[in-house]
Amino acid sequence: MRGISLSRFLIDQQWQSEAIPSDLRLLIEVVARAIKAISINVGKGALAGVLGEAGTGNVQGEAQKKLDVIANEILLEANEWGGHLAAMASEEMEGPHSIPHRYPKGEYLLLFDPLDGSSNIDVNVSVGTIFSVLRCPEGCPADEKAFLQKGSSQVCAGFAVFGPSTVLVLTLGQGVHAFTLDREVGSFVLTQERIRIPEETREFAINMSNQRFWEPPVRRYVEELLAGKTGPRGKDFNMRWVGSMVADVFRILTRGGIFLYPRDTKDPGKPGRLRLMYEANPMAFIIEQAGGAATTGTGRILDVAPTELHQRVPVILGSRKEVQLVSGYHG
Ligand code: AFP
Repeated sequence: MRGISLSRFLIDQQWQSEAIPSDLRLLIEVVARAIKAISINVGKGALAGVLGEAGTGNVQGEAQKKLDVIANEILLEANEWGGHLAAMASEEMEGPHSIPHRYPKGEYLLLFDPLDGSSNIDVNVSVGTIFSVLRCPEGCPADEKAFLQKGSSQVCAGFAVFGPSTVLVLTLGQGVHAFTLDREVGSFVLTQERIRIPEETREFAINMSNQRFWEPPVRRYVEELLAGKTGPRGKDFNMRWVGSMVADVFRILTRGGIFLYPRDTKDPGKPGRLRLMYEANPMAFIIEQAGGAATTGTGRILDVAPTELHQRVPVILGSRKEVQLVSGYHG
């Protein structure tokens, strides 16, 4: 289906299924507007002097890129005044960002990774924005505790990939849809409706340089893939690793595959690299809504009870049968 703008799509959904309350619809529109602004900044690259390090670090001790900081500010400013949010949380900020007193407050909580894959910015490879929307528990202050809800409580999740084109992927719990930014008109247009991930695949994504740190189930799984036609899987597999989860997940939504950032022994203090609240949960929600599966290896990502805003988890997601196989190896 072509020519349907994001705004019209959301209004249609609101009338058809009442799945979207009007304040959630407006919230998504504001997030999409912020994503457009981020896309414009990313697209300017060296011309606008936005590449390179910001000279600061985030709460997790990672060096921030200038565009990490710019994208974070764009999302905060765009979403502060709409009246839909109780608070926001971001990879780039230690604690929740309260809505300033001068603005009305709403019932939703917004979490985001403003620029996923930011180490790819300077080499002109796809990056993106990931977001998740939760409901603020009634009668509770919008503090860190309010955010610590299981991924299965998400009311909406999405991500944008700033690649050759800018694509916004969205779920409200009734399937997954993708919208491509029409740069001339300035609006997102529906380009893929009810995306379904093929159950089987011949493609996997993992950072092979971590191989010596993996646990036995992942070692076994990848060894079997690498053995190809003559191994137990009886077919050859291809490998892709962009280093921007948004691009790897978009590929899996488009043509299937499996993505693994498993638990490893590289840093015993970290049970994985990816962050639960604003990377793993929104991606797991999207992948499940597209018919795929998402696990930590030992359990469904969406069932992980969070204990910290910036908690990390192992992530294995994609084509259902492959994910089930790796989970099976974990026992
Ligand atoms: P950055 O946003 O810090 O570049 O991290 C990106 C990311 O969280 C995710 O998008 C990638 O899949 C993963 O890290 C790549 O990690 P490696 O550099 O260890 O392969």
